[in-house]
Amino acid sequence: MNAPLPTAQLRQQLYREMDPLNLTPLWEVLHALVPPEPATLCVPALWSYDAVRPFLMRAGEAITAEEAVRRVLILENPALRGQSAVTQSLYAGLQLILPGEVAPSHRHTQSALRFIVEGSGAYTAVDGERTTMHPGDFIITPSWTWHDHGHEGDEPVVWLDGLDIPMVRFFDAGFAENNTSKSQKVSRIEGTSFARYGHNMAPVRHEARFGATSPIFSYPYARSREALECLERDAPVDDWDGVKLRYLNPLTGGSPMPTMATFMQRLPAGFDGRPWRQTDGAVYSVVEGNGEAVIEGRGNSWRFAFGPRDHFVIPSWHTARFSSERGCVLFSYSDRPVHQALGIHHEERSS
Ligand code: GTQ
Repeated sequence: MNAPLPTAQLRQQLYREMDPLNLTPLWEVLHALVPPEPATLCVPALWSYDAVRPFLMRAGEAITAEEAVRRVLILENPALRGQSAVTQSLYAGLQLILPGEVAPSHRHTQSALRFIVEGSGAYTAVDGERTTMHPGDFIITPSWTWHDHGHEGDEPVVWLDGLDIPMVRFFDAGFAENNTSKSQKVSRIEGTSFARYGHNMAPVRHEARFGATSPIFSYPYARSREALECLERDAPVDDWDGVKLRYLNPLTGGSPMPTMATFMQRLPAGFDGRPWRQTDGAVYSVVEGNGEAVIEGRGNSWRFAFGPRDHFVIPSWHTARFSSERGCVLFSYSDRPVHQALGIHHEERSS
């Protein structure tokens, strides 16, 4: 009789011999699979606009919008290089369009948001309606709607693209199609969607043409800024968020897109915020003013001094706090609606 194998050897032999059958033992990975708390690979990162802008302009010389289809520099999380992802679930990029250019019409199941960073006069067309871009506007491209971008103005226009590309890739649910015409035909005058849905009113009879997505294509900055200013003046300021509003789908009261929530917040002058953390990783675009974000997670800490047009990402379950000496305005987006739909959203506010 052979002596029984020592345990370690017994296990190694088991693993080795079942490996060709694509079998692997749970007990070796259980702790990492079901961690005691979120342990994201993502790291916080800041893209200073001063550093990024020259490369965007060089991209403008290196390729046309038409040839590129979308002339975008992707903001990649430093810990996820090569994956076109700013968090595990979200994509971020800065898109440039120059006067006279057209980014040709296509559609895809991925939802997109545009947050205008620099310049005016470009438009995005969705479903036959054009929307002119101004800095600070938040514009939506609903899933599976034809969209093209164009520019009849006279200065470079840059916007932040926020898409759910990694999420749709995770579900292997992506479809895309090119249009036969470069620019889709205009079939509705500009402002129609806003007139129908943008005034706390809605048509008496309407169909939800964009499914779970807001029928408002553009949420103009003038309106969001006015709301924040009024609240900063006349309402209590939150110790963690300053004055923060979420954008709405007026037909549901939920987020403007099923996969992404969007926010605009103002930190008043002298704001010294308390720390919080939440499971939805978020991407920020600085609209106005300066401030500082201190972020801690997984044993490291980061301190980002930010100014207008800078972008940064706060990953899941990283503790963050904001401060601003002279006040600032921040736009942000995250995958919160999905966390909420799954019942796994967690948030913690510390004193
Ligand atoms: O404008 O349609 O940044 O399809 C990435 C993929 C922008 C767009 C991106 C896209 C678009």
